[in-house]
Amino acid sequence: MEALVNPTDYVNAESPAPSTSGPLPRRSFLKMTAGLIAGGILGRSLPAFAAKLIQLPFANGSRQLVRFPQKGEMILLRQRPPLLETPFEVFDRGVFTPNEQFFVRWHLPVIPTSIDVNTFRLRVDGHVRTPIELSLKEILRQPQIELAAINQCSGNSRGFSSPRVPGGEWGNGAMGNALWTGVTLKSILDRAGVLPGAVQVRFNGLDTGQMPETPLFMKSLDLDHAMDGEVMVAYGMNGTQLPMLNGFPLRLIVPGWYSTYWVKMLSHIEVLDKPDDNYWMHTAYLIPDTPGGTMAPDAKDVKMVPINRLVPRSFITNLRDNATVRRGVPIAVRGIAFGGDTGVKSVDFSSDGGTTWQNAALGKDYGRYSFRRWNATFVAKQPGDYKLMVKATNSNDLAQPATPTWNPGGFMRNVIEQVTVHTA
Ligand SMILES: Nc1nc2c(c(=O)[nH]1)N[C@H]1C(S)=C(S)[C@@H](COP(=O)(O)O)O[C@H]1N2
Ligand SMILES: [Mo]
Repeated sequence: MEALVNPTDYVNAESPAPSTSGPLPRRSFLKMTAGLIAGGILGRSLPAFAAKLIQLPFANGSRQLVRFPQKGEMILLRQRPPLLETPFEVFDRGVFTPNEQFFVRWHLPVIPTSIDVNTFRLRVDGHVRTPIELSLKEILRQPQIELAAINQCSGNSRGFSSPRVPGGEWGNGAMGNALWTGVTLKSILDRAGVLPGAVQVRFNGLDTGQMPETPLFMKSLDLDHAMDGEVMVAYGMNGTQLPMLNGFPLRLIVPGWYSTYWVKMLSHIEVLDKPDDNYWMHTAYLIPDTPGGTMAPDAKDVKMVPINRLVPRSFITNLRDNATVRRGVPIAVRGIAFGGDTGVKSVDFSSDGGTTWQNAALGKDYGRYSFRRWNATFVAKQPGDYKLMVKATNSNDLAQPATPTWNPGGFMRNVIEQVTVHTA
C-alpha cells in the first residue's frame, strides 16, 4: 500500500500550536485534498508492526505501538476497525494534539479508503423545505469559523474502571484537542430550510458494517443544539485537512460534548420530526441519569439517558508514576486541564495526597472547550514518597470527584488523578 499523502503536509509532532490564525487558504485546501484521491489508506495490507510494546497501568494493559497511514506512533487497541490511542507524553508537548498522533476510534469495519473530493456530496434532507446536496467546494465558499475543542471518547480511561466493564480498555489517551475550521451546522441547515415540527437532527458518515443489516453509526442532536451556531461541520484540523482516520473530508464538531456525537466522514444530515430511536442513540452510549453519570455497580432500575456533556479533568503530564525527584529544590510540575462543557475556572495541585492544595498557574486560554496548560512547583523536603494530585474546577463550579465514576459503559471517568514520585 502506498503512502497517501506526504507526511510533511501534517502538523509537526513537536509543534506546540497549530499554524493557522486567520482563514485556511481554501484553494490550497482543495488542491491538497485532490492528492488524496490517488491512494487508499486502509488497503488490504496491514500496517507494519513495530515490535515495541508499552504497558498501560492496569491489568491487560500491554499494547503494541504501531503506525497507520497518516499517523505517527500510536498505541494499538484494535486493528479493525482501528482503535488507536495517543501516547500520553504527547499531551506534555502542548495544548494542541498533533493530527498524526490524534486518537482514532471507529465502530464499523468498512471505512472508505479514498474519497473523491470532486464527487463527494453532503446530503441534507428529511424534514426540510428543500433537500440539498453540497459539494466540498460549496462548503468551502461559506463563511468560515474556527474553534479549539477537545474530542474525548466517552470511554476514555475505561481501562481503569473497577469493577471492570466490557469495552475498549483505553488508558487516558482517547482524547485530543484541535483547532477546528469549518462552517456552522446552522448555516448548512438554513440552506435546506428546517420545517416547523422538526425535533432532532441526525448525522451519518460513510462507514458501514460488513453486512447490510448492521445498523449504521448514526447520532442525533436536539434541533436547538444543532442550531446553536457552535456545532460545526469541520474540514480543517490544526490548520490542515483532517486525516482520513479522523474523518476526512468532513466531520461534525460538538463542542463540550463527548465525541460519540462527532460523526466522521459526515455525508448525510437528516432532520427528524420525531426523536431518533436508532440503536446508537437508544441502546448504546447511555449513562445513568445521576450527577456525574455515576452509580453503584449493583444498583438496579437506574434511569439511563444518552451521554452528553464533558466533565472537567486534569492531568500531570511531565512526571510519571514512580519518577524520581530531587530533594530540597523546587520541582516544576505541569499538565493540562479542561472544564468540559465550559471553561476552566481553577486548577489545584497537591503534593501531599490531597491534605493541602495550592492554586496552579493557568496558561494561555484558547477558549472554553480547549485544553489549558497549568503549572505549579513543590519542594520535596523530606526523603520518601510524594503523592501528587491535580484537580480542575470549571466555571460552573463543577470540580473533579475524589472517587471514580462507575457505570456499566465505563464512561465519563474524571476522578482526581494522582502520580506518586519519590526522592532520590
Ligand atoms: N462515522 C463515524 N463517526 C464517528 C465514529 C464512528 O464509528 N463512525 N465514532 C465516534 C466516536 S465514539 C469517537 S470516540 C470519535 C473518535 O474520533 P477520532 O477517531 O477522530 O478521534 O468519533 C466519533 N465519530
Ligand atoms: Mo467514543
